[in-house]
Amino acid sequence: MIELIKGDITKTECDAIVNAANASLLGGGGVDGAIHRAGGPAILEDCRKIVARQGGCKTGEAVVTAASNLPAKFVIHTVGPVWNGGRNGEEAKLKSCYANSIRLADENGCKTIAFPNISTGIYGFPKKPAAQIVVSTVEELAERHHIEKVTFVCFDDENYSIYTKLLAELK
Ligand code: AR6
Repeated sequence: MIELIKGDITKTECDAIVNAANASLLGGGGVDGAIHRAGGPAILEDCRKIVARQGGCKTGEAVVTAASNLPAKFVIHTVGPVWNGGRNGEEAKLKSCYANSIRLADENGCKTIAFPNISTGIYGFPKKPAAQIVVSTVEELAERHHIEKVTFVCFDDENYSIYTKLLAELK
């Protein structure tokens, strides 16, 4: 099942919320800043342990931490591609973010997962093509990994209206 909401992902009740992080895993602005602020310092502590172990997170990959003060059980941190005109494998990398996050959610026993619109803020991925990539692949990924509900949490009006239209076309 796919659900669309407009709002703040830190308030979403589900097993895992996904963070649009950067390779350092040490926090930033946008949704990353909001998640660390609302979740508290334990999330950063977990991120530091991952950095010590594997030196950060590559574009398209994902790691998991506790969600601490958030209603979710886990935060899955994934690193979206920086938009560079589209000739740098951005599309495949964005797809990998969603695929690896779903796989990791499944490996941690999650049945519900919430995504922000990865890469479409500071990283500059055009919103419509990003949404088309996500909407066309996520249902199949979720089914393959026993995820019962995927929630898209759109923070800005433009993404919300793009997702509303694309999801209506799927039905
Ligand atoms: N809940 C849900 N979505 C949000 C929230 C929120 N609280 N706040 C912003 N968004 P961005 P990126 C939306 O810039 O483009 C960070 O500094 C926002 O409207 O957060 O992947 C990281 O550390 C947009 O649609 O992430 C990286 O350095 C979407 O989240 C870099 O930004 C993604 O915007 C990652 O850039």
